[in-house]
Amino acid sequence: MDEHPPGIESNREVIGRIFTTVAEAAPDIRAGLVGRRDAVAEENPSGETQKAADVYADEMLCERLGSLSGVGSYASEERSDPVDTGSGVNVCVDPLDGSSNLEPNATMGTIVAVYEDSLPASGESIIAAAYVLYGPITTMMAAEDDTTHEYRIDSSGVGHLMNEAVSIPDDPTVYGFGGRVPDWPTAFHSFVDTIESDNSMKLRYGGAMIGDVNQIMTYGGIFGYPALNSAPDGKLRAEFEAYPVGYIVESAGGASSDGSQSLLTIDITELHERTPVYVGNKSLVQKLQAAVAHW
Ligand code: FDP
Repeated sequence: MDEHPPGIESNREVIGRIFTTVAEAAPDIRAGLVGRRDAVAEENPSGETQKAADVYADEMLCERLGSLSGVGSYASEERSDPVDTGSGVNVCVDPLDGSSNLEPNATMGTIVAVYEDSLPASGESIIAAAYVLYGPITTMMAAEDDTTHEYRIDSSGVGHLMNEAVSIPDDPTVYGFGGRVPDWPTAFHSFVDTIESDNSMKLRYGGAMIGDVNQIMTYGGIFGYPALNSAPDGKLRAEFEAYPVGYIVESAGGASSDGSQSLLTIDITELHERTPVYVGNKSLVQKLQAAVAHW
C-alpha cells in the first residue's frame, strides 16, 4: 500500500479509476473500428500515417482519462506533447497498437502506462500498466504492485477476472520477432537460429505487438522488435510501448531487455524515443542478452 497523508488519495485509487476507464472505453474503441480503417491526412510524431481509428481512440481516451481526478497529464503516441489535465499521475497511451492490422482485420491492442514522474518519465517511475487485446474476445492484462491479472472485458466494458496473478509458463514454446529479416544484425540472426533449432519452439508472429506479447504471456517464449541495421533503436517507443509491456511481463515473472539491461532501467530524454524490445521467459532473455552483447 502506498503511503499517503489522511485525506490525500492513494495512487492505488487513481490507478483503479484509470484501469476501469480503459476497460469501459474498450468496447467503444472496438465498435469504432468499423468505418475507420482508412488513413487520414496526418502523420503521428514518429512519422507514421495515422488511421481514422488511431485518432478516434486517442481523442476518446484523452477526454476520458484526462477528466479523471488524480491524472496530471495525458500523453499519447498520436500527439507530439503531453496534455496538462491537472495534478497527479501521468498517463501515457498507445491508443491503437498495431493499427496496420486494421486492413486485414487482425489483432490489435491499446496500451496504457502510469508514471509517477513528469514526462518523459523513466521506466523506474512506472507504477502500473495495462493492455487491452482486441482478439476474438476482448481481454485486458493489468499490472500493479508487481502482479499481473488478466480480465475478460464484456460488451458493457466491465472486467471479469480470468487469470489471477498471471505467471508466464516455465516451458516456453513460441517466438516472434519483428523487422525485416535481412535488416537483422548478424548476432541477432544467430540468436534466432538457436531458437529455431529447438524443436519445442514454434513461430507465432502477427505484426501487432500486443497480440504477439499475449502469445508469450499465454504459452511462454520470447517476442522481440530488435535493433535493426537500418534503425539501431528499433521501432517501438519506450514511454508508450516498451516500459508498460516490460512492466507487465516482469510482473508476471518474465524478463525484459533492450539487449543489455531491463527495459525498466533504460533512460530516455524524449517523449517519443525508441528502443529495441525483447520480452519473455527469463532464460530466453538472458540468452538473447548474451548473444547480442558484443555486436
Ligand atoms: P503498427 O505500426 O501497426 O502500429 O509500434 C507499432 C507496431 O504496429 C507494433 O504493434 C508492431 O509490433 C510493429 O509496429 C510492427 O511494425 P512493422 O510491421 O513496421 O515491422
